Amino acid sequence: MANREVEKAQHAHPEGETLFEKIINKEIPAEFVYEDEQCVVFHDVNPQAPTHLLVVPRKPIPQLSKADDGDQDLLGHLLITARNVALGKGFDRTGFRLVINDGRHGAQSVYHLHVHILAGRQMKWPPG
Ligand code: IU
Repeated sequence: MANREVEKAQHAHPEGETLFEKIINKEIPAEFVYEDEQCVVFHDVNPQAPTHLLVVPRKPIPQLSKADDGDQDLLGHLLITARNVALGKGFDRTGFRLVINDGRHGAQSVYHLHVHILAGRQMKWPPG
C-alpha cells in the first residue's frame, strides 16, 4: 500500500484544486478530529500507522517549497496544532512522527500542503 502511494506520487500534478479543498469545505466526507480558522485535522483515508492524521491548512499552498516567507505564522500554527493533537492523544508518552512530503522524490501525491502525524507503532529510520 505504501508503494502505491509512491507510484501515485510519480503522476501527481502540482497544479489545481485537490480533494483536500473539498474535504476542508465538507463537500466530501472525512473523519475530522480538529479544526480552526487556519487549518483542519482529519484521519488519513489510507493509514500507514495505527493513528495517521493529516494537518491541512485551509490556504491551498501546493507544497512546502511553494510557501512564502509570509506564511511563517501559518506554518508555525500547523506544527503547534500537530503538537496539540499529539499531546491530546497522549502520543508524547510513546512518541510520534511528523512528515511533510514535497514533490516527486518526496513522494507527494496531493498538492495541497499537509503535515502527516503518524503514531501507534515503532517507526523506522531511514524512511523508505
Ligand atoms: P502525500 O504526502 O501527498 O503523499 O500524502 C497524501 C495523503 O493523503 C496520503 O496519505 C493519502 O492516503 C491521503 N488522502 C486522504 O486521506 N484522503 C483523500 O481523499 C486523498 C488522499 I486524494
